Amino acid sequence: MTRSVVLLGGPDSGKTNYVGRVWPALDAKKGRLLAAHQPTDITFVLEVTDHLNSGNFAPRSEHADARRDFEVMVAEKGGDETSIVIPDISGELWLGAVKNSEISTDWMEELRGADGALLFVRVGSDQDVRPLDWVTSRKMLTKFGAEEDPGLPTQVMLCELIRFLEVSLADRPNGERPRVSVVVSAWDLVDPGVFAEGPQAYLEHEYPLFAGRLGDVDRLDVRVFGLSVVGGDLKTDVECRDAVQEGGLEGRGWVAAQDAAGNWVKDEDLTLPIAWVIGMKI
Ligand SMILES: Nc1nc2c(ncn2[C@@H]2O[C@H](COP(=O)(O)OP(=O)(O)OP(=O)(O)O)[C@@H](O)[C@H]2O)c(=O)[nH]1
Ligand SMILES: [Mg+2]
Repeated sequence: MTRSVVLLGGPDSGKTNYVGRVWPALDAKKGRLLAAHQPTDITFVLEVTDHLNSGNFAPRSEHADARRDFEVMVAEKGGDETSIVIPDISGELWLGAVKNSEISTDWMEELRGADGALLFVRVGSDQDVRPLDWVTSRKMLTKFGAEEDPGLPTQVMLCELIRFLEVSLADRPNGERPRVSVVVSAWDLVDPGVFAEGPQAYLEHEYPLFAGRLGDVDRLDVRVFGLSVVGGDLKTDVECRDAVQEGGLEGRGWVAAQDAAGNWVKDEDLTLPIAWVIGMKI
């Protein structure tokens, strides 16, 4: 059986680096999902993994690699094998689809065939477009004839991506609603207070329109996670960088998830947002 899990998100939202980190996590076979066989062609994934191993984040996807698929046979611990396909599509393409208010038939097909999705939004991205009040700021720009278009606000784009998922994802084989993991990446950048409040509260604060939208989606089963691919910021955290260069990726990186008591805790299993989407109980 082949299932596919689509990664969506704007430019610079952390999709590619997650793919490059989740492969060694699957291969290490310590998480909820594990690699059952060596995939055949994962050159692009290994390139990203190499960047991380050398202590650098992989660069953003070029237009030429607008879409690359990572296909791997996985198994739940002691469970059936499933083949999953994870297409990594550049954020520019998702943004373009939203701006033109239409998604190409190819992608619609992709989403229709998907079992679920991971929607990425990143802390501290310079690609984030966040006017305080975007309606007002648009009006002001027209009035003053500003030449520079601030671009589509990130939270408007995120709302549209949710709409795409609502109209395209099919119900799960057991009749349950399709699952979507909202992944707040670079969660290592937030201070302990924000971490404790959790990524859901962060979205409510930073992207209220989007958080509100998530609150009233009936068709999808949504869960929010925080993500750090190596447990720190390789650009600014020298200690983290040294540790990765010396000791590799194993044991580095985590997913922030809410435990049964409602506390946000770090879970070392980087496969968690995918495992949940394909139906595992977490
Ligand atoms: N601190 C921190 N930064 C991260 C993390 N993951 C990604 N980043 C930063 O986010 C940037 C963008 O990540 P990408 O994985 O290239 O994002 P993308 O969604 O693939 O972007 P496009 O290819 O443009 O769609 C990286 O260059 C890093 O600077 C993380 O876990 N922690
Ligand atoms: Mg990318």
